[in-house]
Amino acid sequence: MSTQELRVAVVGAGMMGADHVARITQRISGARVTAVVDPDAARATAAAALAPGAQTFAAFEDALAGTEIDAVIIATPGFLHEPVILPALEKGLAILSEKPLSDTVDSSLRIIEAEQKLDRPHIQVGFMRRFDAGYLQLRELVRSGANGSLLALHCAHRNASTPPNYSESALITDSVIHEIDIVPFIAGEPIVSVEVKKPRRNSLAPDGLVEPQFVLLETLSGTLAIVEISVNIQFGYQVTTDAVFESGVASIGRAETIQIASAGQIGQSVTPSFKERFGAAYDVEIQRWVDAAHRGEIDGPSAWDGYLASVVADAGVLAQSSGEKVVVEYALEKPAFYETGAREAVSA
Ligand code: ISE
Repeated sequence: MSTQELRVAVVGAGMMGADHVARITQRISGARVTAVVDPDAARATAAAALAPGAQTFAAFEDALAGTEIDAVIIATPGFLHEPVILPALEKGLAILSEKPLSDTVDSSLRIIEAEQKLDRPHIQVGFMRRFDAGYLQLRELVRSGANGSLLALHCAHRNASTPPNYSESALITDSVIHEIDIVPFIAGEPIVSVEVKKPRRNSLAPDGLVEPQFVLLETLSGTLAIVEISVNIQFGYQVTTDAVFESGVASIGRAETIQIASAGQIGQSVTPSFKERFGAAYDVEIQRWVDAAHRGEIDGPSAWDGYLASVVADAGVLAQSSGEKVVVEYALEKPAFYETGAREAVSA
C-alpha cells in the first residue's frame, strides 16, 4: 500500500460524501476514489462522475466483492456506520468514519471492541474541527497558560436550515457532537456533566422541532462551555468560539472573509454551509489520514474519541428530555491500544 495510490471507497454519496470524492480527486495526493457506494443510483453516479474511473455500487458488500479497496470513507448517517465499519475492520482497511462514530453507545462499544482485535487502530473519526487553524491556535493558547486558566467558552453553532428528518435529539447527536469533541480537545480534560436549556422557540424551524437550545458542557476542573445550537437561523453557517481566560478573551470563527465598508455599511460574507466553513480543515484532515494510511497508522481522532463523544451525547439527550443536569459516566478506562497510532497533535 505504501508507494501506490490508496484505493478509496466512499460510502454515502450525499453532500459530505460527494464533497470528499471531489476533494480526493482534486486536492489530495496519494489516493484516488475507485468506488462510490449509495443505494440511490443517481446520487452514486453523480458523485462518481467527479472521480474518473470510479465504479458505483448499491451496497458496501458489492464494492468489497467487486473491486480492490484499501480504504473507506463512511459518509452515511450515523446509524448506518456500524454495518460498514465492522466488515471494513475485518478486511483491515483504513477507515475514515464521519461523525458520529455511531448512533448509540452500545454500537460504539461494539466498534471499539472489534477494532481492538486488530494489531493497531484503523479507524479515524471525522471530527474535522481538530484540523481547523483557529481551534488549534486556541488549544495552544490554553496549553501555554499565557492568559491564565481557561474559565469558560461561549460557542455558537448556527446552521441556515435543517435537512429532512432532523430531530430534536439530532441537535446533540449530529450537531453539538462537534463541541462535545472539541471542548475536551481545547480544555485538555473530559466533560463531566451536561445540561440543556431551551429558550423561546424559533417559529421558522420545522413543526415540532424545539430549537435553538443552549447546551452546557462542564469539564473536570469546572470550565463551562455554553453552546448555542441554532439550526434554522436562515442567514448562513456560522461557528464561533469566545474563550474566557483569567486575563483575556480569545475569539475564533468570525473573520473568515474580507470585511468591506461601502455605501454606508460594513459587510462580510457568511459561509453557506460546513463545506466552506471547514473546507481547509477537511483538506488537512483527509490528506493526513491518507498519509497515515500509507504508514499503517491513523493521524487524528480515534474510535476511542468517537466512543467518548457518544457517551457524552447520550447524557446530552437525557438532559434534553429531563431538563436536569446529567452527570456523564464513562464506563471504561482508555485502553492502552488507543495510546498508539494516533498522533498527539490532534488526538485527545
Ligand atoms: C452536520 O452533519 C455537520 O456535521 C455540521 O458540521 C453541523 O454544523 C450540522 O449541524 C450537522 O447537521
